[in-house]
Amino acid sequence: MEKRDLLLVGAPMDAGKRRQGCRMGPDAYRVAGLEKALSDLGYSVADLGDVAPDPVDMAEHDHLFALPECVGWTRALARVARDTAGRGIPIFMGGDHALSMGTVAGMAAHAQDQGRPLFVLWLDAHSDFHTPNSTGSGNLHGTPVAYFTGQPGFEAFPPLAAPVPTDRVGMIGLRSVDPHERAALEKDKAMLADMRSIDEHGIKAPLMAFLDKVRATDGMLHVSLDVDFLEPAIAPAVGTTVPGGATEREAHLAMELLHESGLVCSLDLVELNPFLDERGRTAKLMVDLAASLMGRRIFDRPTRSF
Ligand code: EXY
Ligand code: MN
Ligand code: MN
Ligand code: MN
Repeated sequence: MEKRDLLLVGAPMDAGKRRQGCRMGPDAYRVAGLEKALSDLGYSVADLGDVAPDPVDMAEHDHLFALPECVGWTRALARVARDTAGRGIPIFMGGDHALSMGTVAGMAAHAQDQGRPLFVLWLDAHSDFHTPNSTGSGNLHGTPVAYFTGQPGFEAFPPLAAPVPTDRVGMIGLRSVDPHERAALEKDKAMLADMRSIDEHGIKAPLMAFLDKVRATDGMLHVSLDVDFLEPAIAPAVGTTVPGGATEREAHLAMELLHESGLVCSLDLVELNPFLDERGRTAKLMVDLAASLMGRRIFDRPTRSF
């Protein structure tokens, strides 16, 4: 398979929730050696630096935290995603998960330009399927899937060039879904694999079923990897930990299978809060997972001492 260029895009977005620290994420990935881990695999890798939010003339909202800044990030990242996607595989170094409003919107527009459907794999403890009307916390990092699938209530945000239908979304790792999100998800056809089903059937079964769907329609696949997909004992640097997450090997196996599929067109690395990390272990684990997704084989993993 021909190796496409990899484009690292920093998205130091911290506006999607009240607890701060994700703005340091892109630099933590740089310090943890993401660029070298990928170039060692034989890719040409370019770090394009950090994106900034577009200026937005809009009043703050009573309930939604930092709404104008989130709108500004969505505009900027949708544009950058659409522009970079034609030049290689963008890897968005977050930043909190609200950044996926922009990255997925832009990738969906790019896929539409190519005449191909975009699918989204959401690796997360949460479904992030609240709307601005249903969110209890007012934290917009809990809403990106509802936005890019075209649910109502996002009038303040940029209109979508190409909404991603919910039956092109696969969620793996779920274990904290609010009642409003559950009710909305039950009405649609997203593929949902919670941790209970992964305990029972393994992570390979739902992932391969989803990849078969992507392949069957000549789709492109965007992967959105939230740190809290992982078991907090191995990935503590996240503000929304939920015990009982994916193990290190489950996560690597998912990445290895994604690489072998050849379907991945773009990647978000989100919710890393370096302020909460232990000697960079979460940042390093995320770098290792990105390397597995880009083809590092298990025998080639480095030995590390902490
Ligand atoms: N469902 C909760 C809320 O809406 O506040 C928690 C959302 C956490 C979202 C994290 C990033 O995945
Ligand atoms: Mn999330
Ligand atoms: Mn999450
Ligand atoms: Mn040994």
